[in-house]
Amino acid sequence: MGEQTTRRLTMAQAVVAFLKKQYVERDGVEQPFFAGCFGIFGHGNIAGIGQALQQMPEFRYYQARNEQAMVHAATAYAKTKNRLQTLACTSSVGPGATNMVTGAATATINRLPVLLLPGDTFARRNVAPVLQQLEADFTQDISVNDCFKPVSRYWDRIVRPEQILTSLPEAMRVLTSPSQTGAVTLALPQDVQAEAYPYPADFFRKSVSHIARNRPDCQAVERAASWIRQSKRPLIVAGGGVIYSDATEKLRRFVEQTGIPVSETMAGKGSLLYSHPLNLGAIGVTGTFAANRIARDADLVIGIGTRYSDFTTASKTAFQHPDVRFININVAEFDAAKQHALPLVGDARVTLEELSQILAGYSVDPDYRGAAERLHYEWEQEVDRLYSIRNTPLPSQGELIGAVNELSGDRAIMVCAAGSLPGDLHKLWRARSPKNYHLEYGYSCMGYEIAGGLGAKMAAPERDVYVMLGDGSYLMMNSEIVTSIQEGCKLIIVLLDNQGYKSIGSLSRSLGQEGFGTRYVYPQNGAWPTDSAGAEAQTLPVNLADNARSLGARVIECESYNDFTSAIEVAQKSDLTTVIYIQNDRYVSVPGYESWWDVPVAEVSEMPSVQAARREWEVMRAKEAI
Ligand SMILES: Cc1ncc(C[n+]2csc(CCOP(=O)(O)OP(=O)(O)O)c2C)c(N)n1
Ligand SMILES: [Mg+2]
Repeated sequence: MGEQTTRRLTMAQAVVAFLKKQYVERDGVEQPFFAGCFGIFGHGNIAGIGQALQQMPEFRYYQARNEQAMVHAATAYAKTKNRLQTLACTSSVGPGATNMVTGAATATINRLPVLLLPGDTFARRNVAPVLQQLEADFTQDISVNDCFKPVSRYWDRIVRPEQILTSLPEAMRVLTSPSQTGAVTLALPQDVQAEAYPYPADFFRKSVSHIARNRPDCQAVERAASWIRQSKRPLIVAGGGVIYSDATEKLRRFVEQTGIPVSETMAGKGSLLYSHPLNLGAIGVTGTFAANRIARDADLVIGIGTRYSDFTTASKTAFQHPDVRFININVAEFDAAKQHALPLVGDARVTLEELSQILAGYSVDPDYRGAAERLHYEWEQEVDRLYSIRNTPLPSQGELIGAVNELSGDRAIMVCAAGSLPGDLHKLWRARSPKNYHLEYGYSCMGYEIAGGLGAKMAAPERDVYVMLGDGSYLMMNSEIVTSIQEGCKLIIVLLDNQGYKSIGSLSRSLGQEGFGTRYVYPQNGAWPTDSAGAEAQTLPVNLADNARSLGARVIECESYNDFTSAIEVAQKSDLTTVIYIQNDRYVSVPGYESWWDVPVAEVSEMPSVQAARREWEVMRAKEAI
């Protein structure tokens, strides 16, 4: 080996210099993998990664208000970019680092890539305990960053500067792997970040990760095709993988060729245009009667890019045909094997292509196709009905969703994550393009919404981004309104105030618990007023509209449906992040449609309502598949 040229850089400088040169390529399109780095500085990263980012301004630094929020923003960015681009996130040691743990879990559970660079306490140890250091009396080889291990797909602590030579390539392998991706955490001790090392110059050359479209085993594809031919009532469950793989067009052709109807998961909504006659809409707990009825009697379920959460399977009660079989197309062997399926481990797009070829000439029975199409049209009428309710004095959530849907453009991105909105949106939102519906429902993390909206807007500045959230989520984390203004990333934030948790309130009532702990009210005589206290409970003197105004947003307060629609029009024309504030009814709900969610009810209770709920639960529990 000849003599290698080297570059003497600090470890932190080397990390940034390396990240800057990482590219990905899929289908002949090449792009940088990192759009920059979010960061909040403290003593644990200011002189390391902070100094490096200052020295290399071409790797763009973004300030954030909260470390959890910046990870959410990076995650939403990656989701919007179909996982082909993301951001790094740097934090200090201690609380800055652990604030990112929730973000890491959100990214990993949703299978979205983010690179986390928390600072860590000194590798050289002599001045320990440093500020914010966790001490243990049984080892010195521990820090709060060990909390990232279960929520990261790859985790490492860099205690010598040369370790990044092997760690960063591993980080890239995992981040860019469609089957492995999630949060990657490299804990960077504060002292090592600032330490210099003669790195081989080659390490900083442009590097392109080619994203493979792996094909499944040929025999498995043949077997799958024969199962499809034998099936009388097949159903597709389209998950997020359809969208990430950019397989939506292939799916449409496959569906038109075969006549197999499609249901969509939370992450998969948008896989097929809502108006397609074979689109039955949302499946599962938050599903439509169209999808849930077809699912109940399906003899073959073809899962594409889905992880089969309990919301999708209605807690394992969705598929009731005694001989139902599953075929799963998934990049991850782990997901492909779920439901005891015939696994087609491969990319959704190429696998659909192969199946289409083998199934040439095949189509489902016209009666079955006709029945599915009729259900589609009946469901569309139900959406029209819920869109046109004009509830008074406070509007219903369904009509507000309808207004946002009808007034926003086909290419807009609607972002949501938690509360009663996700379920209502899953049923009612009419997805008109694959990126139209951006739900973080793997972790359903309150606080994702505004931060996620920021990330989506950064990824797609040409699109309008609508963030829909409740007062609970807003109070949990509204900080990135400030970042959206700082970065000129205009958001339209629709804030639905129902003074507490409509979602968990209704869940609580269904369990016989009267909404305990879910209203934003003062305690009465030391006890928590439930829903039975009605209007007697005293509400809190909180003004969320003023709160949003104080952060620099334009705020439009609405009282009626008509105010709301004009506010959307005003917000669309504005360049500034706009919060549309409206109160809505805690009790008027979009119903459930022939589905169930397993939330175990107390086996012993002094409350007759809880005892009754328990009896109902036992009946449904018995219907669950293993
Ligand atoms: C961080 C976090 N904490 C708790 C929960 C459990 N949870 C789910 S929905 C919800 C209430 C959401 O309230 P709000 O945003 O006002 O929406 P609403 O239910 O009123 O529609 C809670 C507490 C969660 N999903 N995320
Ligand atoms: Mg609420």
